[in-house]
Amino acid sequence: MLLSLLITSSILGIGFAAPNPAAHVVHEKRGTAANLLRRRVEPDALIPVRVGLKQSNLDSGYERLMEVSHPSSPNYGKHLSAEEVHSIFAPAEDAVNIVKDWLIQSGIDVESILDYENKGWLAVDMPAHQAERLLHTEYYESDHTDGRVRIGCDGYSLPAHVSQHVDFIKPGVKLSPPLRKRTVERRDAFHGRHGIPHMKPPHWPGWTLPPAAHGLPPDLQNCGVNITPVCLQALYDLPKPNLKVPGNSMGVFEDFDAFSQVDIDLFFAKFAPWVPQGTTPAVLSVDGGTAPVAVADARNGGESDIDIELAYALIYPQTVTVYQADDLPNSSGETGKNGFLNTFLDAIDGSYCDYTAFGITGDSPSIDAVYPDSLPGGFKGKLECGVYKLTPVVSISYGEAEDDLPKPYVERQCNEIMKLGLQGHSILVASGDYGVASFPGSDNNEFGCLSSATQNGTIYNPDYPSGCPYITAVGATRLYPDQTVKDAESAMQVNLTAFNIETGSGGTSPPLDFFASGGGFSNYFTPPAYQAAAVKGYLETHNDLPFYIANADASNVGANGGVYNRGGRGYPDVAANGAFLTTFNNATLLTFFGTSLASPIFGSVLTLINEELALVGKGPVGFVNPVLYEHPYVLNDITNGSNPNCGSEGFKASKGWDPITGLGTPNYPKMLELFKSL
Ligand SMILES: *[C@@H]1O[C@H](CO)[C@@H](O)[C@H](O)[C@H]1NC(C)=O
Ligand SMILES: *[C@@H]1O[C@H](CO)[C@@H](O)[C@H](O)[C@H]1NC(C)=O
Ligand SMILES: *[C@@H]1O[C@H](CO)[C@@H](O)[C@H](O)[C@H]1NC(C)=O
Ligand SMILES: *[C@@H]1O[C@H](CO)[C@@H](O)[C@H](O)[C@H]1NC(C)=O
Ligand SMILES: CC(=O)N[C@H]1CO[C@H](CO)[C@@H](O)[C@@H]1O
Repeated sequence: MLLSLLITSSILGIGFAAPNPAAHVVHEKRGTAANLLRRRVEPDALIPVRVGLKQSNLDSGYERLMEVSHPSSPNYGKHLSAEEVHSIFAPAEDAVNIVKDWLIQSGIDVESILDYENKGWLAVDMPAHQAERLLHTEYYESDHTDGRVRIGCDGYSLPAHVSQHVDFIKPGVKLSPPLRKRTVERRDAFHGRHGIPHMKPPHWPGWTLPPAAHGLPPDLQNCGVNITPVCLQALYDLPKPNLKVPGNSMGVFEDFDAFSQVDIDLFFAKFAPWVPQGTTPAVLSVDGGTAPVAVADARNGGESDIDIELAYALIYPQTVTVYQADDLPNSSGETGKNGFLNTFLDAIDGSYCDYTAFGITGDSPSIDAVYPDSLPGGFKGKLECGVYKLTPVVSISYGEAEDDLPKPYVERQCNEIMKLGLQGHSILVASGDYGVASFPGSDNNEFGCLSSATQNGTIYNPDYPSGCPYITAVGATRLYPDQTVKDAESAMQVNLTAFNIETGSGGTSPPLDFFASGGGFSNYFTPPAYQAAAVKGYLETHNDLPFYIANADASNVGANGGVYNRGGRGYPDVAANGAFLTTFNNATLLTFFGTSLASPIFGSVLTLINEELALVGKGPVGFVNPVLYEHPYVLNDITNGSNPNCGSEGFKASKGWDPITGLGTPNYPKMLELFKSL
């Protein structure tokens, strides 16, 4: 008989029949019942029983991260090794023994009990009748449309002293994570990417030099319409880079999109001549990802080009490392998976590959790419686990609507980001480009907004992973054409439809009227303590928008006509320029907008600080949010602009933290001084 561990909602039951003696407690039970054809599993059929052990200390992750990241902690900066982090969260040794003892006392041969490498699981194959007796349940099987047989039960019981150490047992009642969307949206080349190239000559007709620009050096006169590395250095008071400390390469995550050496060389020659021709990042291929590509290749969409160009321009002679994730069938969206980041996290932390948290173990096959990939051109190797070291700083200019991923999936992944923070890594993400909405078209809405029974496309659609409280979400800012680097920046918002019309270069993919710094409030996470006061301060003075308070499973989004979750984690945390970057893509001069620019810029700033810290014998800055919320004066507060969309005015930038530009843009000398003093 062919049995599969994949259990889907195709088998649902009606409460369970076996007796439940007093010594046992119900460990899991199906909530909903459905009338589907079902057969008892043959008593002698071998069932692969997997016992997922409860990880210890999951709920203490936040405190532990604050212990090493909060400036007032005596252990600030004392980051942990991967092994230390692993052992904190691994199941307690006695949990393993208690569950093993129970199995042995139930008549299972000790030799047949296998311990997974990371101690998260015990595995034992046993006949159905034995499993049913052990778990006080009945196993059913059902045929699935793909020809495979799935087995499961309606509920099962465990002795109380065992139950407390068990997360869940497979096969059991666990279904694949509930996808809230009926059909998984295809992730094409641009879906999931923050930043779209927009063509425009550097000086459009009708633009005249602002009066204040006349007194500036020539290379700073055009910054209001043409941001360059020199403009960024002036805006944020960045040093001319000259350090290269071993181990401080800056990481950028790329998926599908790949850079072209021709393009980055053209950029260096024209806008960052201190970076020698031929300078190229180290490329680490994750599960078959490849880079670079030829200049005219369809995968050279601009995202990788700009990430690498900005980072190298700001940190050279320090180097850049590209984590190029996923083989083509998957990264192109061909396999219809909308999973994000898990395969990358597997590659940099082997223990994550089969780590259990929030009821999920390992990648989610219904959501994540599966390797080996049998599709033509697919990666034929095994899923890569722990094959690379993560750089101290990594910038991710990708994301998707939080709503498109199940909450437990997002929680498990966010928890991993917490563990990387414990080890001293800074994980940065672009906060999105459509203001309070997600990508145009997502969630079946032209503008990328959410709907409810009573609201049609008027509910704000928060971004993931920006909503994870352990990541640093970076929003975008801009100068206006009549301004110079001496002026305060505003939140990045621009009507790109009008912009294209003005230059006659034609539209890209509408609607682009509401291109603006992504920001808002997560429906899955509440504000972490480090930002609670900042968020409260903002909300106290901003009462104009209707809101709701999301419940535990975020099933009431849009309740009471509300458009945002007033009880959510606010994002972004910080900001940097994300407008008018002129660069080459497919060897053509284009102008780019988006938080895709802001995240590598902020990551470069942290990398420069890490270099200076290394020189004085200090470790990397690690997870920076607690320090920055405690000392917001090291950032330039952005107080002008807003991010309207979804049929309302969005949020307004204002004094202090706001959900468009966070705490603001870098003031490098102040940041450096602060981090040196900690
Ligand atoms: C790159 O430019 C060449 C020449 O203009 C053009 O033929 C090709 O289609 C372009 N590639 C892409 C992906 O747009
Ligand atoms: C929601 O609004 C769109 C236009 O923005 C319209 O096409 C659609 O039919 C509306 N849906 C419902 C259920 O009213
Ligand atoms: C954006 O610009 C276009 C073209 O000028 C215009 O039709 C549209 O109304 C503008 N959108 C907004 C929201 O102002
Ligand atoms: C403030 O932002 C608005 C757009 O919201 C823009 O038109 C204006 O020029 C900005 N003012 C300053 C001083 O930056
Ligand atoms: C966009 C892209 O490169 N898609 C490729 C995905 O993989 C299939 C088969 O492996 C190719 O035919 C597609 O061209």
